[in-house]
Amino acid sequence: MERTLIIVKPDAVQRGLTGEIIKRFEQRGLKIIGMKLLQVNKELAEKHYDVHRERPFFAGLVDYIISAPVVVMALEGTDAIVATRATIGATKPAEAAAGTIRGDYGLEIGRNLVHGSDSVENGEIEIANFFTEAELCGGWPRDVDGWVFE
Ligand code: D4T
Repeated sequence: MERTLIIVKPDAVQRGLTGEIIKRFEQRGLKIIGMKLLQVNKELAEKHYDVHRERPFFAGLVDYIISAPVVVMALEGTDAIVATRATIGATKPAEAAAGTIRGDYGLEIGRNLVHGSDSVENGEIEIANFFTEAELCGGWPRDVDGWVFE
């Protein structure tokens, strides 16, 4: 089982796409082990995007992610990293395949609707950045698990 952090970004929340985005991950079979609405502060935004600190788009990226509430989810499932990134689609929405979240709802890289962790290691780090252990229901026995996980 892998874990990943999903962020329904400010543009998606503002556009009323939160439910649609959650639905896609749920339908895929991923198990929600944490979820909350929050307005990210600058310190947390800079920590989350630290790897991009030296990039020219960093300031705009931070301003965007703190501009309105986001919904953060910790998801668990088989190959959760690869599966969720496939569901999200390419970083540039204009190039994202139809049927992906970005390919169905986005056009611009700076309004790309959703974040998903890019490795198992970063998934664990990012979940710990956004959730306390008490906020997570890790390993809860979902009744349909046997019909989703082999
Ligand atoms: P996130 O991290 O938001 O899930 O996006 P990706 O994993 O698909 O893409 P990324 O880490 O390469 O980029 C993080 C974030 O920065 C924005 N960005 C990126 C941007 O505004 N301009 C750019 O040129 C790049 C490369 C979009 C996503």
